[in-house]
Amino acid sequence: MTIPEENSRAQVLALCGGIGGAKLALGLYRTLGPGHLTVAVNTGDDFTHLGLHVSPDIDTVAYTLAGLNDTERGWGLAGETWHFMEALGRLGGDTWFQLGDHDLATHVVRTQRLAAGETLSQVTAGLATRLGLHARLLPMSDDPVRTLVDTEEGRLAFQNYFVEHRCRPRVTGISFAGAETAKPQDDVLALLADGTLAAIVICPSNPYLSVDPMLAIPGLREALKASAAPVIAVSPIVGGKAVKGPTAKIMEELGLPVSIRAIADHYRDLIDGFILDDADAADSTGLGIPSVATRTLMETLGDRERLARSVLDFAAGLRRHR
Ligand code: FO1
Repeated sequence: MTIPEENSRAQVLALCGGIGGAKLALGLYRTLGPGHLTVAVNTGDDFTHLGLHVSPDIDTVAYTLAGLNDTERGWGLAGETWHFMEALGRLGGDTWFQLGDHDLATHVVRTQRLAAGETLSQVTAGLATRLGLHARLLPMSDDPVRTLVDTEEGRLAFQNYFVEHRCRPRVTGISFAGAETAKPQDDVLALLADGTLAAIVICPSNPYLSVDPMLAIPGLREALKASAAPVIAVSPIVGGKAVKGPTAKIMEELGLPVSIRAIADHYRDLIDGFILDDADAADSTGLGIPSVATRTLMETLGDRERLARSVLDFAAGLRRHR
């Protein structure tokens, strides 16, 4: 889908976690052009570290869309230096979570502005403007929601599970502290109710760790369902494996089959269409949801753009048949 010329206000909303989701967000941004993409980002991974408010997924998406991200690591800034961490280590400070010298500035500014009374939405919009983005970047909520991972070694805050313990402990459950009293971000709700919304894309982020925190916020799931725009999910499972990160490991530990069917089931009540990888095409018969098989691996910029075009074309077709 290219945005129809007569509808210069048409918008696409992407729901996104960190690294994997940000790749598709970049493809959508480049395909749609300036002014047409809004990304609602998971903030369940946010935490206060060394006195600083860190919003890893917001920063990953912002740096990726701005072309400033480190493509090897997937998080943080390209060309980063680590003098602060080295000095911190010499003083016996906490070094399990790496904050690069340049990235540090983002956390300092965010922390300062939040302390001065700005909302996370305002701070994030400021970051997007400073990075020269022509996409709207919205936190899923301005209220704190924190992902907690129950493991056989006890309950861990998300970053302790993910970074400090390298996703090693066996997961027994996942919860989202604060979600029950959090409100969806205002502009996300407004966009979902807006007739200019052409598609809602659930990026191939971890459904359990990165998308569920959003769906746990009262009202957001309902607003997604009520939106006139088709909701398309892109599978994070390719050939029965996760492309990156702990998605497959967590599915096994939670007793789920590592399959596109389990992902489709997870989103079943919410989505109008499902995109899966060619490698899983044989498993897609009888899925019960309109689906398209394509290459979903996003190794190159061309891959990101091609997948974005497939998603948008699929959405346009579904819209015509609604
Ligand atoms: N991930 C790591 O594996 N190790 C780190 O030390 C680390 C630091 C870090 C700093 C800033 C930031 O924005 C992200 C960072 N990440 C790090 C990534 C982050 O933990 C994950 O990408 C997400 O929270 C999961 O989506």
